[in-house]
Amino acid sequence: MSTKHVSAKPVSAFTADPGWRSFQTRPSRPNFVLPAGSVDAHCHVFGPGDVFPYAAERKYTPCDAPKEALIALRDFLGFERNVIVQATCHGADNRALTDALTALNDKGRGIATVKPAVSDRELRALDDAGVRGLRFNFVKRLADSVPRQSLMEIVARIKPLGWHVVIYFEAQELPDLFGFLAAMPTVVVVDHMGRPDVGQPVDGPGFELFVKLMREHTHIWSKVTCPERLSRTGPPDYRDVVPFAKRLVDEFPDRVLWGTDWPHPNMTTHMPDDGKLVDIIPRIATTALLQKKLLVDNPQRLYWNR
Ligand code: 0GY
Repeated sequence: MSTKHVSAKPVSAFTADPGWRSFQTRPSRPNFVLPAGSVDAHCHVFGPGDVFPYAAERKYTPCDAPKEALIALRDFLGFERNVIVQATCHGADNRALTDALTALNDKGRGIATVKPAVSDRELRALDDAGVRGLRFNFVKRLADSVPRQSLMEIVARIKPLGWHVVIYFEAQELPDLFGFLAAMPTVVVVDHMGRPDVGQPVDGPGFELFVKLMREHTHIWSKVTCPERLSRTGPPDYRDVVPFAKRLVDEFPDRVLWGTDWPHPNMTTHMPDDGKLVDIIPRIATTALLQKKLLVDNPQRLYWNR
């Protein structure tokens, strides 16, 4: 006879990494009232792992952050729509993403991750589900590298779909990536302003290079996101990050996007309050016109153009 204990409740297939910080379930209500039609253009869903298993090649195991919690946050903060970006913990298995897009209906669009061998049929199915681009991740702690030639080949295949590329890298990689990004034949959206060192001046050589990339190449866009990842001065106002985001909004008002980055993977210092993050928006987009471009018009043009 088996002596194995049989529990009535199924044991979860995944346990979050030790010390993993979960998202705040009770964010504060923002003071800033978002314009009608606002889009949270950078957020993720995680699992639930029992339904949508985390990828074998993942670099971290998060706690579940399912679509229901994302939708509740959207409604609480006052957003109307979301762009969900495939998280590295799901690798190239986009099922949690497409499931969330189905639930969001026309209020959701997605950015997927695929392997170079992906078929055209799979790409079309992702397009039908609401995917409008691919994510390339150059952050070494998150993803294994893929040869640039393979990335360029896949970009040539998504271009006819009208898709674009979302790219994540850290500031020290920019000199090496500059030519690659400049040569991309589609729109390229850079996550989190290319992760500048905000301890350096906003007009210092590091951030100047990023501004130069955007100035010289009009297909480059930036998300003015993630003060919580970049700041040294910290919450709730993240004052050292504001000049960097404000500079991009002022200089490139038609090529910037904003998002919460919920559920804030891999935050080690603190877990941000999403309501307080929304309250930073009027400090980086300082007029109603700039706010509408950042939150409504730009994501509308890039993600809801068909
Ligand atoms: C982000 C940032 C991070 C993680 C991911 O997909 C991911 O795992 O994007 C990070 O750890 O910096 O954009 O959410």
